Amino acid sequence: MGRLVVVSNRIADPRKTASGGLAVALGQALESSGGLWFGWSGKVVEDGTPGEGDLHVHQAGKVQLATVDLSREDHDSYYLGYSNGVLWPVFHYRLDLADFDAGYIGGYRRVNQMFAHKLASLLQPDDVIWVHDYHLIPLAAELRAMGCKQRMGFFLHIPLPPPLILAAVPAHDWLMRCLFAYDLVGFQSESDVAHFSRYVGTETSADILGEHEFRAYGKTLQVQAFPIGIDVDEFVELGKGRESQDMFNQMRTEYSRRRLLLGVERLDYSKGLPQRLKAFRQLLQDYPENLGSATLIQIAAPSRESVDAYAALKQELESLCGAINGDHGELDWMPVRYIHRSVARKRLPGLYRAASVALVTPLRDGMNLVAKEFIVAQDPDDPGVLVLSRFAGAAEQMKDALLVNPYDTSGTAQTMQRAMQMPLEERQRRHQALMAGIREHDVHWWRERFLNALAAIPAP
Ligand code: GDG
Repeated sequence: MGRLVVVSNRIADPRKTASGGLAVALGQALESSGGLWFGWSGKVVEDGTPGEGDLHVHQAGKVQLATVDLSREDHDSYYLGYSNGVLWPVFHYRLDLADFDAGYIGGYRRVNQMFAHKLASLLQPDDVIWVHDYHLIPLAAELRAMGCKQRMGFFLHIPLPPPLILAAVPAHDWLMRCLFAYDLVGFQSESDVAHFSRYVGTETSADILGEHEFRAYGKTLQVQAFPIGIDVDEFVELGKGRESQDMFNQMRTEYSRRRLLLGVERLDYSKGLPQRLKAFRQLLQDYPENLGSATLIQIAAPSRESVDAYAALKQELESLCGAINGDHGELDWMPVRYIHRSVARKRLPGLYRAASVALVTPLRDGMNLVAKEFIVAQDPDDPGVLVLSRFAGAAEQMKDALLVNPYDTSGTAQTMQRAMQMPLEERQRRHQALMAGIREHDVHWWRERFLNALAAIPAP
């Protein structure tokens, strides 16, 4: 197979420890094969100053990194506007939070077109191109329009909603047609594939050739679920490091008389944080034996702060945490430790390991890597318990977690209580089963399955 070219909105130097599911998974994928990683530099050039669209190329070990700067106008319409103000909320079923400003789509198309032009100048004929995520849906269509014939695959890291939700996006037919410029489209879960198939069946005149094969617009497309995993060995090693051990010891000492529940994520409305806090409050009310003991540490790493919906969520969380601590806290015990900062990746395994219960309760999530990291970080002899939303893509694979409906406050509280009281033997059994699945379906398995499926498709 030819050289691997990965395209994603943001790129990261694979030699540095990055934060964020996409960066972590892709860095590891490229490192082992070598190749080119193309994306936005993260720099915004103010309108009217030179530099917009400049291409920067440099070598990072075996990987060539190529980035482009964006103008303020393009950044605001492509990144903040269309990607994170329209596609992110709609694909997470939040039509109420979508901002269908008609001006955004022009920027989205323009940036994808500009990326295609810059990328085309770096391509070799036998390259295999793997495009990632909702920012770049039209990229292949733009490359094809310029005559690029390479194999192209697309992976969507976020969920694909059912057809009637998708159809609320004014340009949904154009977006879905753009997917047919790829040879292979991968989703996180079987339910995403089912939504795609139903969309194609009801909204297009495509021929459904098989469970995974569709023909429309003169093009055949393969579609499959490729649930993303983590690099288990890397995470285990991280857990043996000094930073992680220090974190573990510090937490165990500080909370020796308490039971720790833990949530770790970007501050995002898809992650179900207010619902989780309300369920935790319910736990304290319904099971008062937890008063003075159960402590929820909630890490909510800052994310997309210039999108309005995120600022509103931050306020809601601060007020909920204040109310819970005010109503239930004691001089020597605060029920919620809310931290609106990121934790260093090297310390994360120690934090996970110190917790008795992880609360991973998104309202919708493509996959959710925190659920997998938590399991890998546990002591197999005395493992913590994972409470997982049935609406995370990970729930399709992680049936041995305690699955909850995050909208059901008292049901979730009840499950938190069950998690805290779970006998050792059951904890060990569940952990072992979850660990086996995570190890079998790790990030290397994910990458190889996707790239093998792409390689198996005859060149266009
Ligand atoms: C998208 C999809 C899909 C979190 N807080 C901190 C921190 N993290 C790291 C975690 C994990 C990653 O970020 C989060 O990954 P998730 O999968 O949980 O969620 P998204 O960021 O929304 O990722 C998601 C994923 O893409 C991959 O396809 O699973 O569904 O939404 O690795 O550890 N890392 C550090 N400090 C933090 O405070 N260092």
